[in-house]
This record gives sequence, structure tokens and C-alpha cells, in this order.
Amino acid sequence: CEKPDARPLRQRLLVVANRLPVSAVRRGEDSWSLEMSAGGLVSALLGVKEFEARWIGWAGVNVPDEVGQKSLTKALAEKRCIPVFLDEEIVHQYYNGYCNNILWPLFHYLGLPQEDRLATTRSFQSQFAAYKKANQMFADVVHQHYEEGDVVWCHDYHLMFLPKCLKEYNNSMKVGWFLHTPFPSSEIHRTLPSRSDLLRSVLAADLVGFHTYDYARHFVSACTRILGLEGTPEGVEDQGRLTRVAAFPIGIDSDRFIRALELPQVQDHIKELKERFAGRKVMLGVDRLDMIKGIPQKILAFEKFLEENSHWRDKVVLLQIAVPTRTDVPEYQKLTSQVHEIVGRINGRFGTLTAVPIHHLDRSLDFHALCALYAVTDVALVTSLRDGMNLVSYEFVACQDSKKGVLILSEFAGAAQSLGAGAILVNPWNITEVADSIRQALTMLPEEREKRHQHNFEHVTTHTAQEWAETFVSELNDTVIEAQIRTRQ
Ligand code: ADQ
Repeated sequence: CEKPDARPLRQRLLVVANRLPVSAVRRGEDSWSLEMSAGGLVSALLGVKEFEARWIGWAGVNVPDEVGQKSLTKALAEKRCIPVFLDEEIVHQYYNGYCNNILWPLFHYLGLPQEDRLATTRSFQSQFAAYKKANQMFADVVHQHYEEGDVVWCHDYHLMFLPKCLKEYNNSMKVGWFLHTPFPSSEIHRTLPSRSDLLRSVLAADLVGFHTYDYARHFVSACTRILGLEGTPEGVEDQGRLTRVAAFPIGIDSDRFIRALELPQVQDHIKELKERFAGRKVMLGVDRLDMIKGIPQKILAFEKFLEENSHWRDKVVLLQIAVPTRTDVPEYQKLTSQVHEIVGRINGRFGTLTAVPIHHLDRSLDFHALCALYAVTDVALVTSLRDGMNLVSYEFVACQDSKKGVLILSEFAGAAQSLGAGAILVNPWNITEVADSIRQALTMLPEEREKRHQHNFEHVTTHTAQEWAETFVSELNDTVIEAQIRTRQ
């Protein structure tokens, strides 16, 4: 009989992502300080309690010596994290190069970089070689830690080669792959020189997931048009083997946000912010400073709104919080200067001695400060040019149950599919339309705001991060069982 204290064994989940959810800083030869890092995937998986999850990924530091590698491995083990050690050259070619310079812009419809289109394919080829090598290094670490029955969940565009490497090690390993960015139209994907290799490798997984049905459809089209395979309602079939392809829209740990609003320090912060911006409507943007987030377009739309609605000039403030990312990349440095220049110009134009219309911060906010900001906001502006999902829109909705503010949301964010009925949807490239939507949001009647908020709040609190992860993993388990039954028949 079962022992009274026996608890059901939880399935081990190996979450493989480029970055571990912690950043490591070396303090001495064998001492490390570890800090949780912000980001979409981290926020989503923080809420998952159903599995015994372990993370495998790069810790974001170069550790060339053995003493350092051993001590970091030990420190990370306490946080259930297993490091993959990548040297500087690999990071440069694989992460900065192939992932961030090629796949990231391509998947967000920004095309391939000019030099790779025009010049020799040498740099492209060496970056792709480094990408494959890095993926193999991830596979080696997964293989070392894998135990029979584990589920391996690979994440994102950094690891498209991983499913193939894993199946080469062990064909019975349960492998899922999920893409956090959009998967672009097959017409975009086919411009990529390594288009077929990547598709074939992803197809080695048992289950392939995307945020939306459209991204899944684009992926299946790419496999049919580029590889000549057969697309079925379940996925993609290659010589009798089915790779299941489906949409699994991510969510957030909404309870964590709702509970945080009750904390005294958050309440104090809310009070301070209300006093600080008394008499003005608060508009908010929270983004990583990335070209896909459409920050310049958003600020230009706000300028147009102020131009055309002079009576609003001293009654509204835009708080734009932008965490710098990829700061060593020239395009990102250029974007930062561009944003600063526009903000400076608008504040110079519409500011007074006592107030400015835009507060722009180039930094990350801690969780409690972020919750307080979400709670006092009247209108949130999420104007991504493309975005896999966009969790900021979900976080805003979770913190708005008393205020019932308005969400202006890009139709090119995956979130438009789930929050579209409650939000005001806009084409972020159309500055006039966004400016009009700001006016509409600021003047919306309370009953209308309530109705729209209710729709979104219900969605955000039921389609959570936990539900997302559980659905993906149980679908993966089922897919593997079904495939075993099919091969026995
Ligand atoms: P991201 O591009 O990072 O994620 P997003 O989904 O908005 O975009 O998540 C950002 C996260 O970082 C949020 O949890 C947010 O709170 C936090 N964050 C952003 N700016 C911050 C700031 N200034 N201070 C503190 N925290 C901040 C990628 C894809 C998205 C997809 C997610 C999850 O690009 O489309 O939704 O993965 O799959």
C-alpha cells in the first residue's frame, strides 16, 4: 500500500532555452552571484508547478577556466539550472550573428541583413556553422542529463537545430519545440539560405508549437512548399511519420500580478504615482528596446495626438519604460539615439516649466514597481510592428481590475488574436490611426471600458502560463503515445 507521505512523482521536464532564467556574475575564482533575469519565457514558466522542471541553457557569461565552470555548475544546481558553456567566438557567431542578426529580423518581417544579401555568403555560412555547433553543444548537455521518461521542451529560434541533434542521440526521446516569435509567411522564410535544413530539423520534434494558428499555418506551408511534404490538419507528414503542429497561445501567471497589487509596498507606490500624476491621464508603454516593438512609431503617434488635440496637452502623460537589450549591436544603439531624439523634440515642443508630456526611462523596473505602474495606467500602448505574443498586454490587463483602463494593441502582435475583442486594435505603421485611437481611448465611456476590460480580464486569468505549459506537455505526451500506437498497427 501507498505510504502516507508518498506524493505522486512529477514528470521531469527539461526546459532547454538559449538563456537560463538567471544571470551569473563572477565575484571571485569560484564564487558567483546569481540573479533572476526578466523576459517573456521566464515570466511564463515561473508559474508552472506541475512538473519537476530543470533548465538547460547558457548563463550569459564566458567561463573559459575549469574551476569557474565547476563552481558555476554547482551554484546553478541549487536553482535547478544546468549550464551550457559557450565561448566568446561561438556567442558572437551563433547568438549575435545567426540568431539575432539573421533569424530575429527575418521572423519579424524585417528581412535578411543587407551584407548577407549582397556580399559573399561567407559570413552567413560561418554563422550558420556556429549555430549548428552551438545547438549540438546544447544537445550534448541534454543527453548527459536525460533520464528515461523525461520530456524535453526546446524553446525558440535559437534552437531550431536541436530537435534533430536530440533525436540522433536517442530516437525515443520525447521532444517538443516551441517558437516564441512569429513564424513568418513561407514567402519570407524561403529567402533564408538555410531554410530547408532548419525546417527538417524542427520536424524531427514530436510536437511543434506556435503562439497562433496563423504562425502554425505558415510553418506547415513552408514545409509543403519548400520541402514538398504533405500538410495535414494534424501537422506535417514525411514518409509516414507525423510531426504534430499546433497553436499553444502563451499566458502569464496572472495571480502573481493580482496578489502583488495587495502588498503594502505596491499600494504605497500606487499612491505616490497617483499624487505625482494627479489631474493627468497616464499612458504607458513597457517594452524591450527593440525595433520590433515600434517605439519610435508609438511616440510619433503620441506627438500627432498632442498636435491635433491641444486641449489634452497638459492633461496627459506618456510613460515609456524601455529596457535596453543587445546594447553592443549598432542598430540597437541607433534605435536608442533615435528614440531619445524624438522624445527630446516632443518634450521641447509641448513641455512646460513644470511638466513634460513624455517620461522615457531606459531601464528595467522591478516587479512591484511595474505592477504599480500597470495599476495606475489609463491607457496602455502596445504597438509592436510584429510580436510573437506580447506579455506586457496581458500583464497590464491583470493589474487593471479596479481601473479598467484601455489597451491599444497592434494587430501584428499575437495577443491581438486573444485580446482583440477587448482592445482597440491598430496598425502601428499608421501614425494617424494610432493617434486617433489614443483620443478614442482617453474619451471612452466607463461602461464601454468595463465591457472591454471584462472580456480581456477573463481571458488573461483563465489562459495562464501554467495552463499553457501543462497543455503543451500533455499534448506532447499524448502525441508520442499515439505515434507508438500507429507504428505498432
Ligand atoms: P519579449 O520580446 O521579451 O518576449 P514580451 O512578451 O512583451 O516580449 O515579454 C517581455 C517581458 O519582459 C514581460 O514579462 C515584461 O514585464 C518584461 N519587461 C519588459 N520591459 C520591462 C521593463 N522596462 N522593466 C521590467 N520588465 C520589463 C518574447 C517574444 C514575445 C512573446 C514572449 C513569450 O518576443 O512576443 O510574448 O517571448 O513567448
